[in-house]
Amino acid sequence: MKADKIWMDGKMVDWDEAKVHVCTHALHYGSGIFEGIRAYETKNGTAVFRLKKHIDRLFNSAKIFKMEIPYSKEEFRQAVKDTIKANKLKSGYIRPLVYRGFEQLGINPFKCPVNCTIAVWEWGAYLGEEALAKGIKTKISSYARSYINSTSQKAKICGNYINSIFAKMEAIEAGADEAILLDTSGFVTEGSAENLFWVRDGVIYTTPTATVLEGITRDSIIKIAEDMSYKVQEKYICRDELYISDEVFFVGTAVEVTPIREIDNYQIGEGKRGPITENIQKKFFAIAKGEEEKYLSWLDYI
Ligand code: PPE
Repeated sequence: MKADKIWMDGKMVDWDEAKVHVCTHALHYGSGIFEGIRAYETKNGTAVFRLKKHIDRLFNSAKIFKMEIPYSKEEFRQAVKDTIKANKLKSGYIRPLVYRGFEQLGINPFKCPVNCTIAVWEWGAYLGEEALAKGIKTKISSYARSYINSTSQKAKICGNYINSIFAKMEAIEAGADEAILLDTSGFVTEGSAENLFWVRDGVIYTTPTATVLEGITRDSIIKIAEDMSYKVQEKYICRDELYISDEVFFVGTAVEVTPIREIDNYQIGEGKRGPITENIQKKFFAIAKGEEEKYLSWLDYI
């Protein structure tokens, strides 16, 4: 991955010069928060998908993690657009990061500055094009999703992702594409970096947001599915309910809408992308690419 410019604390810096000190607090302790946003090419130019909601979540993460972002939300949104322009990015991924910088080490973060960066780059299908069409193989992780009172699931904190990285490494080494994590009581939560949906007898289900990230794609998919007249319900379930579901799929900014064809060597449904998943996936991409009048308010044109 590479692009031309990175926005760093208000300045456009060359990609190769966007560096930090090795004593940066966040490098040692994971004391940062971030966002993942996508931009899509539309017939009216590049558009950012739900930019306002992502920047609102970034500021909520900062609030929870007690970091004061030295910019307004409007300035941050503008900086995202400026970075896309500076890189002439047509479509791809946007990664704002707010982190505790270098002043001193030691756990106490309060003396360290709050630094902000925005990187953008071209990023196609997260798990490959074939994953979107045919579905992926997943594994229930032996690592539990971090206990709800260990940190905060509402905040997209860098250090939270160590839990995801353990689950992801285990899944890959077991020959799967992605992990599904259970909480400390054994209830299904989400993937390493994506929310989970499943379908039984035509009803679409997802987990409540108490123990998972409040995904913006999750929110979009619920609205899209309800608009398509599907019934959507939130439900706590155990792993076995996934095994006998008709369809299971992941949603997230990076993963978009990715079908799951296998969990722990159990075939899900027909072992391929299910019909409801396909309908929702098609609608999602049409909306993101500006082809659906009704959802144009979700797009921020550059
Ligand atoms: N859960 C987790 C733990 C998560 O990290 C993400 C996004 C989601 C759910 C879906 O949220 P949303 O993007 O708002 O729909 N994960 C980001 C990071 C991926 C990465 O590899 O880095 C993403 O999808 O951009």
